[in-house]
Amino acid sequence: MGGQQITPELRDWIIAQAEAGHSPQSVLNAMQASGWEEDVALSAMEDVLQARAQAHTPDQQLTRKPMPDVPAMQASRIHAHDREVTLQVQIQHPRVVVIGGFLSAEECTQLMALAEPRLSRSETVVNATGGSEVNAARTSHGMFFGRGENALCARIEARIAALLQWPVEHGEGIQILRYAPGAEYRPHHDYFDPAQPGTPTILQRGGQRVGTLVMYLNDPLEGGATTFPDAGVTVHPVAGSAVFFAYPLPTPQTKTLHGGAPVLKGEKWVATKWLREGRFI
Ligand code: PD2
Ligand code: ZN
Repeated sequence: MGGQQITPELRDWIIAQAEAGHSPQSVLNAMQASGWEEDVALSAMEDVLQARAQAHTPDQQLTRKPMPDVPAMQASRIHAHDREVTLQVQIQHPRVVVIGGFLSAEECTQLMALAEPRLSRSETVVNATGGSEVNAARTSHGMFFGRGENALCARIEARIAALLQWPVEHGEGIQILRYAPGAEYRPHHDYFDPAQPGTPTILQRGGQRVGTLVMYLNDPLEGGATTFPDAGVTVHPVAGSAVFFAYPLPTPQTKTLHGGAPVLKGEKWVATKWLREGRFI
């Protein structure tokens, strides 16, 4: 963090800005314009969210709001519910974790087989209205399982909850995507843009998205990596492995812009789990 400290004065100033109705984004912009490093500014903003939540108990110590994440430990293997998985790469900002062996080969095959008859052209949420529509930026086919819809989904959801220390009830149903050659998912953020008029409606079902787990179900022959352009990170799809990333605030400063690069040869199948801050109903 280059030595910049979150002083009590800075914290008070941020709280004052938030209470005056300024958006997190505009406060972050103001901080950066006055020389604060992006990471320090974002970290302070996360504390402010918690301060607001605790406004009725001001004597309590400020703590960060909880976020989904893998347990903080040095071990490269973690027991998650019913399976041992491996931690392969961890990045702090943006928070990105690459996990090996998250799904077995049979689970990958079963998810694809169950999803295939239900696939249709993927739609994206229209933030302006809260509805969804077909979009040229997302040329895959997809479907959603209901949460706990079958024993396989329930088991994988319990594994995700154990690995990311986040309740099953805070997760959306698993989404399956199939990309044909040439198909892609252009870079986007998974949180809902607070500036869009449709966002309050979307947030009624469990609040913001705060984390994403993309699980790879097969090995595309060429292309199809998940890219994080603002972080210079590329995750190559390998059947059974997964990439997790988290975004404590709905702002591009989280550097969680990400996309699915065009598939060049073969198909690419993924399962995505989006995690909400509250119970998703
Ligand atoms: O399939 C991917 O690599 C990918 C990329 C970006 C999936 C998602 N986003 C997603 O499902 O949100
Ligand atoms: Zn995404």
